[in-house]
Amino acid sequence: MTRTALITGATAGIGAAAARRLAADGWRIIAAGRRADRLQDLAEELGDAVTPLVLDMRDLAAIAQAATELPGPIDLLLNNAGLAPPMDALQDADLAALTNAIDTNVTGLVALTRALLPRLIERRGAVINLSSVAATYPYRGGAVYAATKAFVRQFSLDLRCDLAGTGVRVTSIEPGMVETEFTLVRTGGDQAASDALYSDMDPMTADDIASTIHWVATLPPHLNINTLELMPVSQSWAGFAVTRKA
Ligand code: NDP
Ligand code: 8X3
Repeated sequence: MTRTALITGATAGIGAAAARRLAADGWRIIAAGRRADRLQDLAEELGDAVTPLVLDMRDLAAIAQAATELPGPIDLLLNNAGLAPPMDALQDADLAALTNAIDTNVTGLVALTRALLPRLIERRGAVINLSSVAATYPYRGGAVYAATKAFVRQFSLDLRCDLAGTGVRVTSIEPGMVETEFTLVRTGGDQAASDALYSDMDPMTADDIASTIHWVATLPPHLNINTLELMPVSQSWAGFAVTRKA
């Protein structure tokens, strides 16, 4: 039986890698994102397996329309689209950048999940959500990004309660540093800053996370991974910050 995954954020990084990994295993992919040219490239690369879906996760009307108009069954919703605002302390941060992240990472994710649940229930399917280690471990300049990812983690756990008895599985995947376009976006296009962050530390790759997603998606149907946290070996914790009197 051919299975179908709707992947948000399939134009780059983890989403594109997951599309390739699942397509290689025979899945059909509905590949969503804002950049139509990249979706087209993916469709040309992977052939008939891919249906491109130009979708801005901040556009709730477009989400509702897509959920109604998409043909065929959906077995997996991979809620991967997301971004982090720049790492300014909240008191210095640009409010529009913060609400952009909240609208994309939280509101859009909830709206799309809600709209697709009836079809996922029909198939006894699965929802895999991309949270982050930032949901659990605080760092300076991460307040809003981390809070969106903590939302995603808790949303995933609570959704399992709503779906009790339906057979639908829900997983929160929580990676640490993965080298993608994530830091390029976070820094407003600063390639040097992105390169510096990931240099000489063997970050995880998008393919690492795609393999994990594939593993979770193909586990036996009686088994639910609730949360799954991964880090590169080179990333750990640096302890508490302490401010001292001048
Ligand atoms: P990338 O920047 O490489 O990819 C992000 C994807 O999200 C792109 O395909 C982008 O597509 C999509 N996206 C962003 N905003 C919107 C929007 N408004 N509407 C639709 N799609 C949108 O980053 P990653 O692959 O690293 O990130 C994927 C997920 O993994 C994110 O949720 C991120 O928070 C999470 N994550 C990443 C980690 C990392 O270290 N890289 C670690 C932990 C979690 P487009 O611009 O074409 O719309
Ligand atoms: C991003 C992971 O470690 O860069 O979600 O905060 S990290």
